[in-house]
Amino acid sequence: MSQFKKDFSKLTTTKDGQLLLEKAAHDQVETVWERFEAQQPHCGFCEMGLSCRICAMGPCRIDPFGEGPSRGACGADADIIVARNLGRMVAAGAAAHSDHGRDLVEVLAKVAQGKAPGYKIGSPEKLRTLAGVYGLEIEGKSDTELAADLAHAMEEEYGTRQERLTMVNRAPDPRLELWEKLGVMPRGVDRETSEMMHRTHMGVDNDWVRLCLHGVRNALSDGWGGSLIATEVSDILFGVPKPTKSQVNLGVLKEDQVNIIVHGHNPVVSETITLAASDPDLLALAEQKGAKGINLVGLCCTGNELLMRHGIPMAGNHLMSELTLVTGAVEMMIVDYQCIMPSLGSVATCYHTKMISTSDKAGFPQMEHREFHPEIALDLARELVKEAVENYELRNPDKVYLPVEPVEMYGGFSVEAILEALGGTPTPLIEAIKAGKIRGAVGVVGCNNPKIKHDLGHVELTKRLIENDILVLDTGCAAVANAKAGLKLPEAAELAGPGLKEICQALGIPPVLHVGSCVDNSRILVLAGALADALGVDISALPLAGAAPEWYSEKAVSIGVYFVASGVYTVLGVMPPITGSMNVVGLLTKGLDDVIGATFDVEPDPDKAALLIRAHIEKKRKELGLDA
Ligand code: XCC
Ligand code: SF4
Repeated sequence: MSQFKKDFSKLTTTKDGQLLLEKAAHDQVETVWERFEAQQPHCGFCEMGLSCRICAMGPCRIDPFGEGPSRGACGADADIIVARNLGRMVAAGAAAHSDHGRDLVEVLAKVAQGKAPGYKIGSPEKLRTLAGVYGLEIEGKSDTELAADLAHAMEEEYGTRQERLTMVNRAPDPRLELWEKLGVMPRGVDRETSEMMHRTHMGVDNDWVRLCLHGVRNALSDGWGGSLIATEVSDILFGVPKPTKSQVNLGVLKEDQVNIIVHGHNPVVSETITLAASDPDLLALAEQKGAKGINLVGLCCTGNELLMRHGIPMAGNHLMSELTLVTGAVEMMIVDYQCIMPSLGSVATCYHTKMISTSDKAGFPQMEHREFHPEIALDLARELVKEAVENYELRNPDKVYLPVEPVEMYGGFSVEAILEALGGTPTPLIEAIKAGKIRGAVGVVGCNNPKIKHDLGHVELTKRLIENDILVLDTGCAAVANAKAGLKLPEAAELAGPGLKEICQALGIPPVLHVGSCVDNSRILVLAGALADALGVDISALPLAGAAPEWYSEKAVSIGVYFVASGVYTVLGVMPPITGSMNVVGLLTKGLDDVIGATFDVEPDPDKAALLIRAHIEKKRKELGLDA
């Protein structure tokens, strides 16, 4: 038995994680931690970003010690290779978020054509707001006519015809001027990703600075483009999130109910499953099978989407996904795309769980593929829920293990909801920041990564920040980690410094606000833009920061880059594969400050990361003359 199997408290801070890892060992289920250990030691060239397999003259690698080759076969040096690899990570991340956005725009277009039963315009108000952003003729138009026009305008955002994305106009003017001046204004969502793939082909852009700048443009096409479209269209279709009570951790699975988990990112599938799970006929069938109900829960970001809008409980974050199946209590897991480990199907074979993949672009081993299209989504959702209910009989009670009680939490803090909590304008927040009761705000975002003890990075950093009167907005797996730690309850204000505590108690909000899924990092951008506009400054002047303490995915790279490119200093807990080029490292951690008004830092220790962030926030306060 390998070393790590003896002490699971070294792998995860969570009780449910530790107990289920024990059961996984007992059931002989292999987990991500075990496979991660088997990968050690990692390849040093790859870790430093110094290996290149872009063309068939390679693969090539550069010797960081200067004894072996300093150039690939084509002549590319360390700077070029590192910048190209990083650029391709941004491209993949931006593509993932933006393609998710496109899928929502397609549903919006189909709703307008009456071809998507089971979907509707959930927020006509938001539809009209967005139509305004796009300068569409609103007067006298029905919701469906407007939806058609908006979908068309958004489709244009993906293409080649525009000189700049329309959505980008929501950024403060000084930012727009800066992007224009630097030549990083995003033009088309797909265009920037496509151009990145072109530039990084052998023999195209071999200027590492220009490659990095295009990385900025590509990431901006995600943050202020594809991701923002994903968020806004989700709000239009499914409603704008409002503060909602919910529950989190594996305790949300119910021993006496049919448990269905939705996993992935796109609410297009999970929203219809939510409808089907409350179908009276299916509930009656569940009762007939001896279950007390149908319990739908989420995982990762599609879970965050449902939690934000409907208070659907959350089973866990990225590193918990295999362990949810090890409970033996899951009748069906329905996945769409992104962050779905290819191991899940094989884990499920140890239990009775049915595994269903639903996206034409995401297939998985040992899963049944049942493709969702807007035209048939509701019928298919009903069929799947019915099959899950029927599967309840096959559950083996001896294999069921649900050892923890769920933790209560609040989610649903869209920008609209935050402003509403503040009485309609950002002024009270600005006053609290000016008065120093709130020193600043930080977006704690991103994934889990077995390189960092599960949830430790998120939770410790967040605690250090709120203790020091820094408001935390979180998304994605970070948000789930903080929720499990009990930080998303109004009572958690007790853990905050005196100023933040006072504000939270006055407003009845937690000190850590759940802003949504990873595409909803765009909500943080929009809020930062609104604060900057209200103060008449650029985003880079604000006492704000971002952190991705446990990031793993290419999407997180794109997020980090668009945060920094928007003027938000960002601390990563995991080193990206760039240390092979001190030039690229220098640009990202120092040089960008002069160019874009923000930089990256890398600091795995959450206590030290908190110190870096606090120093940054205090510096920005001083520059704004707030504590004079
Ligand atoms: Fe995936 Fe979004 Fe990362 Fe979590 S935070 S591991 S990207 S589920 Ni998006
Ligand atoms: Fe090697 Fe250059 Fe080809 Fe990369 S692009 S694999 S460095 S020859």
